[in-house]
Amino acid sequence: MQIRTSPYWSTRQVAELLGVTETTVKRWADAQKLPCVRTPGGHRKFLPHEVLAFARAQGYRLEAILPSEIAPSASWERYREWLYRWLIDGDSRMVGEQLYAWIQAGHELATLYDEVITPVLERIGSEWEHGVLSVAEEHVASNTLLEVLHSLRQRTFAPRMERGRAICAALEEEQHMLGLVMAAHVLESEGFLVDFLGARTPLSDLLVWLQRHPDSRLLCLSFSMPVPEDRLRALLSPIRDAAHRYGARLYAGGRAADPRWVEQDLVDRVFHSLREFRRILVGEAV
Ligand code: B12
Repeated sequence: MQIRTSPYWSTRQVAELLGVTETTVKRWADAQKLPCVRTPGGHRKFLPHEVLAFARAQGYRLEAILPSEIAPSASWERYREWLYRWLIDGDSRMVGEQLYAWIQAGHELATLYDEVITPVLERIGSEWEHGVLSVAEEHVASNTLLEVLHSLRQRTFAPRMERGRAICAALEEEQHMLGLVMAAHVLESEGFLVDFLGARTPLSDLLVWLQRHPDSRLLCLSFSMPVPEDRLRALLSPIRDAAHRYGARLYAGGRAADPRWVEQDLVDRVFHSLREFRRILVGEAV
């Protein structure tokens, strides 16, 4: 059976977290400083993300107030467990607050994505495959994550173009784009301007886009679904030729991207980790 988090915290829980009396919490709530809802019996209930936002505004260090298992110093294992539950519950606010708190606490974006988000997605995919999670639960989880990643981007990165333009796309039949969104965030955080074409981009459109933006320095493709070899060659050969004509490098990533594509001269590099991607972006004069 799946364990679910209660969406609300009680007055007592909030008081314990913030180290104040229940009377103080009630006073804040009644003065509308701290948002709450009332149960039919009149009890005040608090949404965790609203408590965290209030606490941050009051100058509390989240490290000091969060339950130890979700504080920024907790283990990756704990993070994954909480993220999994919030995603299945569709609690985008809590996922967003927590990711933001981890970033504020100094965790590297690429590490968070590799160590927390990707393993949780793998778990969700495997539980869906084995019938533990329904299609609906998998959809709620992936849509919740997509929403949070989009808002995190607006909250975290200022657009810059120090390193030049990078195009991010998934081709034709590929509907998965969470890995691509995360790769785009790493690019933006390293100073690239990202043109995000998203999932199911037709080959011809990608080629036209590249032609219109000959200043592009990187072309990044994501593959979650295996592509038959002849189809893959028909897709990647013209993209590689066009990219190289404009002096752009062609990178591929995602669980279905095969390192042998480099030997087969289909792409310049294949990545299965965003930390590795970042290391290359930082080190290479791409
Ligand atoms: C969410 C999800 C969906 C969502 C996608 C929502 C969205 N907008 O993205 C929806 C519901 C649409 C979906 C649909 C389907 N899905 Co799905 N899905 C997933 C799930 C759970 C997560 C996908 C994901 O984002 N993975 C995580 C990414 C972030 O990890 P990654 O690919 O390893 O990438 C890492 C790095 O390589 C890097 N990276 C990724 N891309 C790039 C690119 C560059 C340039 C760089 C540098 C780095 C990089 O980032 C990651 C960081 O660590 C996976 C499970 C899984 N294990 O991945 C199944 C999974 C991929 N899906 C699967 C299937 C079967 C399907 C469907 C066919 C189901 C169906 N019957 O309809 C469809 C069709 C999809 C299609 N034609 O494309 C299977 C694929 C099996 C296979 N044959 O390989 C999986 C593995 C589930 C499973 N265990 O069976 N899916």
